[in-house]
Amino acid sequence: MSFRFPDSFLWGGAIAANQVEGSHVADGKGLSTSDVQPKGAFGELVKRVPGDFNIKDIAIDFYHRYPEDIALFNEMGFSCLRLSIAWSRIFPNGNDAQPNEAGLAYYDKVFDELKQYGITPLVTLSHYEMPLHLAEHYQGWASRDVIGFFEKYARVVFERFGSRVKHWLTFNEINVTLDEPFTGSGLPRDCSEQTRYQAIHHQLVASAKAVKACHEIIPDAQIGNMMLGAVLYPLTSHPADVLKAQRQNHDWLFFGDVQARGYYPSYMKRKLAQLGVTIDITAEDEQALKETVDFISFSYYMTGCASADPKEQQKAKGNMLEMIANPYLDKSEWGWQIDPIGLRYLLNLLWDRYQKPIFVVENGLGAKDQMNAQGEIEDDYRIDYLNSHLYEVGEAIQDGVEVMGYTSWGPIDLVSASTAQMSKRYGFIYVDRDDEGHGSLERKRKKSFFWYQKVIASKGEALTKPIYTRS
Ligand code: BGP
Repeated sequence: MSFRFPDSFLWGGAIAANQVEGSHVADGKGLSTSDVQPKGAFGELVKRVPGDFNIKDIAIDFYHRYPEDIALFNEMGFSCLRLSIAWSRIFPNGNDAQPNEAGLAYYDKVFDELKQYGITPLVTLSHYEMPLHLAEHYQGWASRDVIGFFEKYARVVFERFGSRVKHWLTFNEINVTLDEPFTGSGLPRDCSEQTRYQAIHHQLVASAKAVKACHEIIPDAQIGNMMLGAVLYPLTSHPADVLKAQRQNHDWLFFGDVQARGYYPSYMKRKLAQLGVTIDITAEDEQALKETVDFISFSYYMTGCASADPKEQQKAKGNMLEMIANPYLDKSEWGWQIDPIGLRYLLNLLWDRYQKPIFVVENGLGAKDQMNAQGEIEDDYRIDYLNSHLYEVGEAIQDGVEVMGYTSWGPIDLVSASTAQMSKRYGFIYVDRDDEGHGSLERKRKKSFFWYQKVIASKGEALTKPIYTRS
């Protein structure tokens, strides 16, 4: 690519506490909602009993191996690492009077390690987990009390880490409660629409309060939102399909609209009325929501289609996020449809909509890796995927979109969020562990490691133009 990404562009990778750290009850940590989902975010919930198996209890042992892993990220040239704080390390029950010092001390060490290499941390306050106690005793985010608990947690970590952490995100994929209420909000899965939208409202208020606290406590920090960028195209040019796609995109853009504009959009008021949902929104909530995010961020893996035709809708039932398949796109081994051009489209859409800087904080290909006879992993499929997506980020920057950075998902193999598999690998770095928990946990550089290193060193010039069937 003849284009060079701006010098200020942040290059790196993204991980989440519950998918890498392990040590799920070490140093006073409380159980989190993730700890009772051994089969992943969409799998059954279990009651923990001594001796049971949850791959996340050890995960990839980042809790102890972070110095080695951060050194490898540095070797690739990362200028940024997105990671999350496990809320239950800081407040084991969520509503404790005092924070857990050992939990804070652990993240002190991690941030110091990053600082040593000049790697900018981008920290998510809540990535698909909350203290289990809050889910069990407060019905998760359905309770208004949780807003206060979250704000207290946010203030504690801003105070403690503010001198070293200047980039923050509130909730990972805040729109996920629409698809998975327990993972997103600690709600029972069979909760009513009324409960679901009330919980979402509380989360949006909590997010705004965290933004305010961040602005007060760390005036030179930037704090963003984070959405699952689930773009839908109309399946056909039939106007009813076009309208359907717009409506379905509104379902998730709603979150960005509230977080970036500071109030509920009119289309959502109509939708809630149609659903028969009446949200308790106080005058104080309305005031709180006015504190908007500094930047927009999202995860991007796939796109899908929308159709007003009931037959097409039926066919999509059971698909990830119930998206209708796009006949023009290939898919990953897990059925996620691969769409690099869609990333450029989405970046432009969000830029047009909000005129705020945008950070691509997750993108990547989950694939099974095989070692060749020499013990090497030649993951050209991953290189192809990332090359084409990054190329489109470069195109979007040239379109004029202000893109702050790109953190690919899972720069080191980690536990899959949706399925809790180790075999669904995203990394540039291989981790020797299988789905049953066997393996030495040893790290190994894949071919993509050296590729990403070159891309970063060349500020994107090493990217090659993807070949599409149409351009
Ligand atoms: C996002 C989550 C991540 C991550 C990623 C890949 O939805 O924010 O935590 O895991 O998806 O998904 P999976 O791990 O299910 O392949």
